[in-house]
Amino acid sequence: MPGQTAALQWDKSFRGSPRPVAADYSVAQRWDEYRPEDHAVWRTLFERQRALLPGRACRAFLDGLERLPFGAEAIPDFEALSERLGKATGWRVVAVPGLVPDAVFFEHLANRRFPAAHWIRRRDELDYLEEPDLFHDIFGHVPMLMDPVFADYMQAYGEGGLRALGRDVLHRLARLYWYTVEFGLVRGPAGLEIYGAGIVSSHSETRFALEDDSPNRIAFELERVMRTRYRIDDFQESYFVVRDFEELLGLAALDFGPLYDRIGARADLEPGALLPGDELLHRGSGRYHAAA
Ligand code: HBI
Ligand code: FE
Repeated sequence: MPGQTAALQWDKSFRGSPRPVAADYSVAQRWDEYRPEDHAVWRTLFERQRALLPGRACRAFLDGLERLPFGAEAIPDFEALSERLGKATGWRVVAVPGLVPDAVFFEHLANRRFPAAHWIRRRDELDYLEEPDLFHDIFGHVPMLMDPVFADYMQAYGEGGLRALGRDVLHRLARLYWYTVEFGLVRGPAGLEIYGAGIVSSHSETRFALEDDSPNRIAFELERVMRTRYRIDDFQESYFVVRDFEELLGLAALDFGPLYDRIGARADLEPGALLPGDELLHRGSGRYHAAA
């Protein structure tokens, strides 16, 4: 059951039907209120990605998806999902109205609670919507939380976020999250594979990120990522590639303090910029964004 008291007003910008919102922004999912059309949108999105991802998404994602108690037929019930997820890595899913303040988001992650939107997009938003919906959060993010190493990284990210509150470095953490959890690629046995939620939940970006000649594909390097701006309204101009998820978890052992100081004085980089020191796995043509 979400936080005991309805401590926040329902904001008219929130999607879905109004309901009590707790101080930690959690709400009841109200699974019975979903309409047949909502389940049909889930089914369309699920079936499309299930057909496209084998051979493109990493093994950890595909295994996680297989082991979770949901399929194409209906929107998952978050309680049943949390039951299974909790047994695997101690994570739970909490329903929220949408994007929540950074401090609230970090607090949830630090306690192994993944905040997921309770509403799903309309059919006319199938290929683009500006904020994460239930399909992005549940289909995109939750399978990776079944992987113990990635699950530890996500909790460490939340703890790092809580430590950073009050310092003006949240935009650097947001870039780390963006270029790993949301749009990260990983080296697989037979080439690059996808683990980022923003990619695996997008039909068009699944192909663009791996197969299009346009974007750069650069070996992940923490300082480089923390200096690099990102696009929120279109495909990425550059994707960063980790060797494995231990590389991400290893970041948790670092003290980001000196790093923030070191890069504080250095200029931000444009999303499509290349540096001489980059380990460039693919130099993009930039054609897509030049034409956009
Ligand atoms: N809130 N529900 C939700 N989901 C997110 O992915 C999210 C958020 N709030 C802030 C946020 N992401 C980013 O700013 C993180 O980098 C903190
Ligand atoms: Fe996301």
